[in-house]
Amino acid sequence: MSTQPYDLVVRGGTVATAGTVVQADVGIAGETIAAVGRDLPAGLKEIDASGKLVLPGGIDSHAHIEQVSAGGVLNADTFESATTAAAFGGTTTVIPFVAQHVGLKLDQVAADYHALARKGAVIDYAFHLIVADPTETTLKEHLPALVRAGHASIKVFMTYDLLKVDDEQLLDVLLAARENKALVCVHAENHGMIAWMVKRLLAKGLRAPRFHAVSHPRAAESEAINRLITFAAFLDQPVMIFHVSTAEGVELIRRARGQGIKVFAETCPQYLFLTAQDLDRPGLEGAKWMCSPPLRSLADQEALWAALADGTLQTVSSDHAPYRFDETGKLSAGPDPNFKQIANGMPGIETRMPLLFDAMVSRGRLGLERFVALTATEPARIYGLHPRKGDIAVGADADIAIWDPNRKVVLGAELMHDRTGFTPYEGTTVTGWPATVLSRGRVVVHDGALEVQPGSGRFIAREAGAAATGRGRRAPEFDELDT
Ligand code: DUC
Ligand code: ZN
Ligand code: ZN
Repeated sequence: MSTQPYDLVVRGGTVATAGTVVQADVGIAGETIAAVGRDLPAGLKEIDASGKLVLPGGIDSHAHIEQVSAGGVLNADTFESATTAAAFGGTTTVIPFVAQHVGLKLDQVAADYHALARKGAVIDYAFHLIVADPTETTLKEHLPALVRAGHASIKVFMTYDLLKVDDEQLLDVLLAARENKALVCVHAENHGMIAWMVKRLLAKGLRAPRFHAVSHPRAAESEAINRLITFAAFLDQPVMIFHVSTAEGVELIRRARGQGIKVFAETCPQYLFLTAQDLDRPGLEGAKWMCSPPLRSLADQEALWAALADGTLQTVSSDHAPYRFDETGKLSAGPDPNFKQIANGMPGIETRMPLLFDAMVSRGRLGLERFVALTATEPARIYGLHPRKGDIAVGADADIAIWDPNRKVVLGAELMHDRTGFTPYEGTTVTGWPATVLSRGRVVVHDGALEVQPGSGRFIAREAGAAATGRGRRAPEFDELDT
């Protein structure tokens, strides 16, 4: 055992991981956790965590940062503002996107996003690769090199005119992921059903934000999830289904997992805490609650909670997609847009952990260990960040959120550190708030102040882990093709 004192000791708190809750001190040497135990010797610095919960920093595995939307609108956040907001909400690692649009070179797009993150990020980050243009060059040259360089997950859209891949392209991407060992994350909604509904709604003059929800039928989600699962099983390529919103979607995933197909899935706080009724407000106000898939019903919320309880859903990400309620964001098409002309997405990078803490820990729904699992450990495992991230264990990065479980906070735009200018949770009171947040042993946030410089976050190169490895059973036709 080293005789050097720890650089920092977080003393006297209740340490919780996905598997245990114990009274312990955490000793930190440099950037990593060196000891977890009782009565550790004094550190060069000490943080008194008595009465507090010492938890792994959150991992937000789906957040759009400094990204151009499907409709060509640049979102409101920079890496500096979004990662600052994340840190204030108890998150210490984010996975945003390298967002290719059709015609763009994926390697150049990656270089551009890396430059933005290097300049601004205050916490650590990885990247998913959005593939919108699966050309030979993208799939055979750029993608393999980028996966080798530590981008072990790809995202594709099954809808959106400018981003979607068709069935053949989706199969191409799944196969490329299989050959290069990467997980494929998917926005699964049926494009034709949405386009068909949009056309008819607008033809009838039904243009208010609430018709956004009507234009994305629930069956559009289940059809696409079913098709995606079929493709994934055909090629034996694991997939992650992003932002699941419906009970029917959950049921398809549950059944597929029961059959041993490697399907992972997430939901987001907005689908657990908000409903389609939130869109039904005077004028354009409902635009603030527009996201895709849209908000659904209380019954869907219950189905999602049940799926979080039984493991059908493994993670809860924010899907932070910040568009201001002005001409730079939601109203970029002018002052009187129809629902189709309004950017989809809402902020949530800072409220994700507090909303879930309040529901799961303070109100007791699923409990503390499950909170840690869903917000940190499971995303770390699935995306190849564990054991470095998402845990409090010797050798892990000292990414720690020290929560005051009794602090009551009223959520509101004034409190937030992102640049959206509103929160869909305005006026909601939560119990429990991260008082101090550490990233690789550095105090990032303490007592309401940011204590690090932009650009101090680091890129975390990831290899795909077990989650992205097939189970060795694929369709016989594909077997024959591949011999
Ligand atoms: N899908 C996302 O994943 N994020 C924002 C908008 C969307 O459609
Ligand atoms: Zn999506
Ligand atoms: Zn998203």
